[in-house]
This record gives sequence, structure tokens and C-alpha cells, in this order.
Amino acid sequence: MVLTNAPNSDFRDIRDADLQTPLIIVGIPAFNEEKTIARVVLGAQKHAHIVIVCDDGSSDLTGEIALRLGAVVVRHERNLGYGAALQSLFKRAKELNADVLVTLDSDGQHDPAQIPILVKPIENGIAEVVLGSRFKDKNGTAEMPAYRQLGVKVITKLSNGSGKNGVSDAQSGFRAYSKLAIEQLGAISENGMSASIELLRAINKSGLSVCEVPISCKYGDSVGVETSTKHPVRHGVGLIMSLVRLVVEDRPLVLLGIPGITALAMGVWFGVWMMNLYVTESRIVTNVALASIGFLLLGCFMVSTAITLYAITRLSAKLKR
Ligand SMILES: Nc1nc2c(ncn2[C@@H]2O[C@H](COP(=O)(O)OP(=O)(O)O)[C@@H](O)[C@H]2O)c(=O)[nH]1
Ligand SMILES: [Mg+2]
Repeated sequence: MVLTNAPNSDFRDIRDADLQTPLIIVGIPAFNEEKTIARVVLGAQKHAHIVIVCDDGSSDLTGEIALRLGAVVVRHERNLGYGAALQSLFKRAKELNADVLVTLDSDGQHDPAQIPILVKPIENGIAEVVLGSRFKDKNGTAEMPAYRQLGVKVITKLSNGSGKNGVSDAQSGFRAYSKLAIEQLGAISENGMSASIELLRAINKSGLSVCEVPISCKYGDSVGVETSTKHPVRHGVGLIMSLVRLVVEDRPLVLLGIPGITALAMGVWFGVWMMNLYVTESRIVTNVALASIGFLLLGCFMVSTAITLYAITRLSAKLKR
């Protein structure tokens, strides 16, 4: 990662006379968005003291345009993904001592004029994390294709799980974080699009207070460019796979260990049945024998994976402390 332009003065100086006002930084992940980046950066600059663009290995003029417009540009030498870009934005915002970090998409779908709506609950001490939601009022979904609404709703439901603190839009990239949230949430591991879901899980675990505000979101002709980098089905399947992984990583003993022990028990049960048949009728039933071996192997695999995952998660938690 290379910082292409280092701020040469204390950015706090650019704030209005009152240094007590919170330092607002807008972070924009961008990959090949030369057609829209200028509009987004210029729009964001009206509502932020600093705009940081993470140019994630773009092969077009995204980074250069952002740089010329006065944004701080963090450049990845190659494309690492949306989540990796968020990690770099959090890191840079922390280094610049941000009081509030707002993230928004670089493809023109979000309206930078709504940045103050996301910042307000943090300024007023109402929440540490503010999530822009497309489902809070009709504006958010006015242009959203029906299949996308369905997809996001399914992912959101899965991501909420059985938890009480469910959100209405798990996939929105328009979010704001307080200083405390920036400090606690920087260490996500997902490099791809599922970073939004991982962040929600991390927010939930950390106990940071959250609120949702309605946002608008443009699609199709009203943006004038392609507003998605990934095919929706591939995107959806990728998110579900990551969600399964995140959930299993969180509770390996329950989600892998218990089914593993159940499989072992079934293997033993089939084994005893097979022995019984052999002793009483002097015959081996192949299906019963195979079922026994299959369940025993599956059980061993699941239990050993559960223990390994548990050990790794504990170790990484220890290292993070
Ligand atoms: N840094 C980075 N940003 C990405 C990447 N892929 C997408 N983005 C940005 O993430 C935002 C959302 O991505 P997009 O494909 O539009 O998602 P969708 O609108 O939910 O289908 C946009 O601003 C993209 O420029 C990537 O590989 N790296
Ligand atoms: Mg988009």
C-alpha cells in the first residue's frame, strides 16, 4: 500500500474557527470509477474536512482524478477488494485522528448531500455507528430493481440471524463511525464485499450503539454508468458463503463440534448394528457397514475441524488483545 499524497499540514487547521467541532472524514473505496469519482469527491468535500479515496489498484484515472481534486489518496498496487479498501480507509482515518468517518460508494449511487444526516446522530451522542438504510423510506428503493431488493432482504435476514438487534439493510456501504467505533472496528479480515456483513457482526459483538437513517440510492439510468461491479447471483452466493464461514468461525464447537459428535454416535450405532447382524446371522450388510464408516469419518473430520478452529479463534483473540 502506498500513500500517494501525504497531508502536509495539520488537517485540523482547515476546520472552521472552532476547533471543538468534530473532524469529519469521508472515506471512499474505489475501483475503476473514473466516470463518477470526481462528482462523488466534490460532493463529499462540501460536508467533510478531509476526503480519503482508496484507489484499489484501478487501471483507469480514478486515483489521479481524486488526487487532483485534493483528496488524500491511498493506493493499493493491485486490486485487493472492497473490504481491503475499507481497512485502509479506517487505518488512514485513525492516523488522521478522525472524530467521524463516513464511508460511501464511489459509483455515484449514494448522495454526498446526505452525509450530514449520517453524521448528526454521532455528533449528538445518539449512536457510535450510523447505518444508511435503503429500506427506511420509499426514496431508498424507488429505483432499486425488485430482484435486488429481494436479494438484499434475504442477506439482511440471514445476517441478522436470531439476534434482537437486527438491521434493515446489511449491505449498505453508506455508513458513519464515531472515533470509538473507528478504533474498535479497524481489524476486519474480509477483503471482499462481505466486509459489510463482517463489520455488522463486529459492531454487534463490540456493543457499540447503532442507529439507522434513511438514505436514497440511485440505480441504472439516473447514474449513467454501470453501478455494480459483480454479477448479482455471484455476489449473493459469495455473501452467503462468507456469512456461513463467519458464523462457523464464531461458534465452531457448537456448530461443528455438536454435529460432529452426533455423526460419531451414528457411526457407532451403525457399527454396533453391523456387528449384531454378523454375530446373530453371520452376514455383513454392506450398506450398514458403509454408513458406519461414513459417519465415523465425517464425525472425526468435523470434531477435529471444530477443535482446530476453536484453537485458532482463541489464539487470534489473544493476539488482538
Ligand atoms: N476498493 C474497491 N472498491 C470496490 C471494489 N469493487 C467494488 N468496489 C466499490 O464498492 C462500491 C460498491 O460496489 P458495487 O459493485 O457498486 O456494489 P453494488 O452497488 O452493491 O452492486 C463501489 O463504490 C465500487 O467502486 C474493489 O474491488 N475494490
Ligand atoms: Mg454500486
